[in-house]
Amino acid sequence: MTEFKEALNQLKVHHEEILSLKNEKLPFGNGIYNRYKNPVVTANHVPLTWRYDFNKDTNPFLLERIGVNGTFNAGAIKWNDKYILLVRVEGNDRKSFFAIAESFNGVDNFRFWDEPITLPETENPDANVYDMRLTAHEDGWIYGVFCSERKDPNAPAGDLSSAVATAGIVRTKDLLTWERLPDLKSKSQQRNVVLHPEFVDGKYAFYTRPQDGFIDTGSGGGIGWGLVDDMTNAEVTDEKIINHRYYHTIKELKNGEGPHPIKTNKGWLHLAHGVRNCAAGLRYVLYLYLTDLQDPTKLIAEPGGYFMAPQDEERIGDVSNVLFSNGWIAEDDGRVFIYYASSDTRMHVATSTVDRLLDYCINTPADGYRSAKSVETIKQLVAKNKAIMNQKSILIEN
Ligand code: M1P
Repeated sequence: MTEFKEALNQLKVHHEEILSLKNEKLPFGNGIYNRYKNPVVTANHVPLTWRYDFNKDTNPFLLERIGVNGTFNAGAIKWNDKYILLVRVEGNDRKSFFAIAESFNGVDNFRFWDEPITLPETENPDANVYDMRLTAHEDGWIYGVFCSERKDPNAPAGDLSSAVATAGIVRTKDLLTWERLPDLKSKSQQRNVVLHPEFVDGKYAFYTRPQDGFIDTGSGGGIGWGLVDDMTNAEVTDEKIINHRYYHTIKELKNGEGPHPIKTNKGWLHLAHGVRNCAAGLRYVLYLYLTDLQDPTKLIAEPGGYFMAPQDEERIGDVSNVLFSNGWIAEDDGRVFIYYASSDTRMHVATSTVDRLLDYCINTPADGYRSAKSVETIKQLVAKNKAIMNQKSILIEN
């Protein structure tokens, strides 16, 4: 075998080892969910054919020609019995694009489809596209709502950073061909826009995240909600904040809806991210909340604090100290696969059940907004436990 052929062979063997690595559920969770040992999709999972030129004449040193910086913030859907992740792949050139990776069991062996998705553009081409949320809507289409970023046309000369974020919309019936619809129109910039899976009052409903600027949510207030008549000309004219930000909480600075909520018998179960600022920079964590089945804008329960926060190696990456989720899959048997990205670098999975998540949501104490309230809540739990322990010792003595 020639040196080139041998090197290519080794590359392929190593890649297959990465793809076929078995994952393990980690024991000793908190009862609410279990993490898994390995990330489920990393830059190393990206097909070699996207990165290497296999031709000896044009690539005699077998160099990687197109580098991948990260694979993260994936939308998720169960499709033809497979767990599908619609991954945000970011190249070394900082451009993100979408690509589908699928697995039979949802926890390992994710393999990318042959080619990345060709996303149709509007008349005003996107500079960057990312963080697609997938919604199989009751109208029969699968919609993908994502962030479309373009250079701010009003930026002063020399300002090469100012950008404008809007919600791009595509739809498909087969995950292969995508129809681009006009971007969502609204009063402000938008990121983290998500389509609700059902009609509400005969209209399409969007979770929004109004923001003052590209990064700054400022007066945005939190996660919004708006109704739209027509997806082929979607315009949110009236936005109501349904999940607010608060001082000295995990979502003091900003928050955003994750994937679309799961319909349960106790309400719509939501996964979102909350952001606070600290000396180390922005810290992104995940939290849950529950809204009313009949009126999805009405908050029923919201546990205080975070549901998941970056831990161990999750804390380090391209943008460190970030957990972000825009994809989860609820199975008919009640299991939930929560797909989350760490530090804008890689994808992970955690598993739970609808029953456990509802119990967590409904029975975890709400944020009291003051240290004294937190102590009071702990003391109430201690008193309850002491009563139980006393009862038990009485029973044993008798
Ligand atoms: O870098 C962390 C996240 O920052 C943005 O989220 P948000 O709009 O809530 O601040 C997004 O760019 C997201 O992709 C990224 O993971």
